[in-house]
Amino acid sequence: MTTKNLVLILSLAIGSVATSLAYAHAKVETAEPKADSELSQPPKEIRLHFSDTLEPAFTKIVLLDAKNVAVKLPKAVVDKADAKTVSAQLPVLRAGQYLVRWSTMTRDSHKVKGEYRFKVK
Ligand SMILES: [Cu+2]
Repeated sequence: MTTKNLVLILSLAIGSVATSLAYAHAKVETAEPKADSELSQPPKEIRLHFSDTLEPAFTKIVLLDAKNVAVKLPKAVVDKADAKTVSAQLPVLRAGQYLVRWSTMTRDSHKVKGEYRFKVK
């Protein structure tokens, strides 16, 4: 093998590692209430724990009721002691289906978003 070929193979290998790292975006590791859960008591807050540090200015939680109407929430707060966690306090929720829609930007400056449902019985 020539040196030139070796350099080419190495740079291809490094390139693919870099690409796979770039696609390893932050994700939600734990959520309260849990996705698709059915709760007998209305939850007092939404709390999401991510796999990476969050940028507070870009971190949002929206809660929609079964009619797709946004529930009025105070601004979501990124935990000062644990910047991978964001929470939003909830008013007393009536029985019904809810959709949590979150969006954030993580330390790698990638924007990520997602949504999940839960139900208050
Ligand atoms: Cu990313």
